[in-house]
Parts: sequence; C-alpha cells; structure tokens
Amino acid sequence: MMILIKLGGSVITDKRRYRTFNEETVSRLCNEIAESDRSVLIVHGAGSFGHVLAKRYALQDGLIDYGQVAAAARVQHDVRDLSSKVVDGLLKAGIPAVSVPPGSCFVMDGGRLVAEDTEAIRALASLGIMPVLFGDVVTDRKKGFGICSGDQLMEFLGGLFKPEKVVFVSDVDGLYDKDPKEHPDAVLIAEVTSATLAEVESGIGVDDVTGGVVAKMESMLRMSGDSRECVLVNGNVPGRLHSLLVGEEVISTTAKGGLA
Ligand code: ATP
Ligand code: IP8
Repeated sequence: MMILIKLGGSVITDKRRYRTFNEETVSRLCNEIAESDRSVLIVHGAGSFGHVLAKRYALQDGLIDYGQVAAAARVQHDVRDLSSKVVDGLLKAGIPAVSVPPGSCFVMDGGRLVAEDTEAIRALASLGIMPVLFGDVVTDRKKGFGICSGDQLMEFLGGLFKPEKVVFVSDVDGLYDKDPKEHPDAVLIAEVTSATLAEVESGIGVDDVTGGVVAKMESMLRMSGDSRECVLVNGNVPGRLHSLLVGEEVISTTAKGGLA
C-alpha cells in the first residue's frame, strides 16, 4: 500500500524569487509524512530553482541557440541543490532517501520521457531507501534538451509502482474555478472531472514553464483513470497533509474518472 506524493514547487520554494527555499515548511511536511507512518514515494517540483531561469532562456523550447547551454547546466545544478535540501529534510525526519536526478539517468524524445532502465530506482525502493525524483532539465533526442516536470515523473512512477493513492501538495486549498490569488471570489472545486476542467481558468501570475495548474489537473485525471484516489492539497496549512495521509477528510480537490 503505497502513497505517491509530489511536493510542489509553490510550497517548497517561493516561486516569485530565484532560489528561495522554504526550509521550515519543508521540514514540517517531512515530519508530517514521517509521522503518518505510511509507505510513501516523494517527487518534488523545481519552483524558483528551475522555472525562473528556464523561462528566461526558453529551455522548454529545446536547443535553439548556444546561449541557452550555460543556463541549462545552471538549472540542472540549481534543481540538484534544491533536491539535496529536500532530502536533507527527509533524512532529519528519519526517512532514508536519496536524490535521483532525472537528467542524469533518463532521456526524452520530443518531450516524452524515456525511462528504459529503472533497475536502480526499484532496487533502492526495495532496500527501503526512497529514490527522490524531481523536475529537471533532461536531454532530448529531438530537441537537444527539454524540461521534464515533476508531474510527468509522477505519471511515470505511478505506472512503475502502482500506488493506491496519489497526492499533489501545493500552496492553495485545491483547484478553483479561477486563480484564488488573483480572484478573492474564486470557488473551490471539491471534485474535478474532464468535463468540469474545461471551465477552469488558470492564472499566469508566476513564471512556470510546465503548464501551471491545468496541466497538473490533466496529469491528475490521467492518473485517476483506474479509480485511484488522486488529490490536490494545501501544504501551507499545518497538519493537512498528515490528516490526508492517515485517511481523514480534508479540504482538497479530488480528480475523478480519467482524462477524456
Ligand atoms: P511546480 O510546478 O513548480 O512544482 P506546483 O506543483 O506547486 O509547482 P503550480 O504549477 O505552481 O504547482 O500550480 C499551483 C499554482 O497555480 C497556485 O500557486 C495558484 O496560484 C495557481 N493557480 C492558477 N490558477 C489556479 C486555479 N484555477 N486553481 C488553483 N490554483 C491556480
Ligand atoms: O516544477 C519543472 O518541474 P515542475 C522543472 O514539476 C524545471 O513543473 C527545471 C523547470
């Protein structure tokens, strides 16, 4: 019985300011995960360690000019740095974990993740050492390089480990009909389906090269296809992730019914 969790870049960093790590929040979330006593696998987003420079140098478009190469290397360095901070939080909470950089072990093909060799990841997990993957710059057979999001990695790990529950942790209570940070009258949607997603407006308040909350919901709907519980929850509210992990009802959005 495993739970797959993505710690979103909006909760582990301040997405508006380059390389700003939310250390206290990460440490609290790692403790909430450890105290839930559930078997979990964690992925994390890049937040301001990835999106700020990726957007400035259009890294999501692939190699267009050699001016991007130094930025691609810099972003890889920055997201590895972020990942070691997250893993530090997990180790301090008593969870054995190791950072596994997707850009060093996978490739992409026209934006699609190609992860042929999964032996090391599976072996680490079966030893009880959690492999922690994260949104990264990954080389691409067609585009030179591209951005592999934490959400793409969630779908890949969902296929590999078949978790019974999938949790996306962000800095909002769930999916709203429009961006709650720009519209105080936004209404929270407790349950989202392919049909209701069409009516959602996504704000573009901060730099984000991987499609924002609508792309996240599409990933969640795809993962919910085989009636798996797939939930978006606010990690900035102390105790909420813990409550969700131990099976209590919490304010959140659940994706249902697959992506049409
Ligand atoms: P990252 O991709 O860096 O890992 P994340 O997984 O935390 O980040 P985001 O892609 O930043 O998630 O999506 C969450 C953000 O989406 C929130 O901070 C919120 O302001 C914004 N947002 C825009 N439109 C909506 C909406 N309709 N409902 C909920 N959040 C929205
Ligand atoms: O934060 C994006 O991954 P995400 C990765 O999960 C980079 O969307 C490097 C911008």
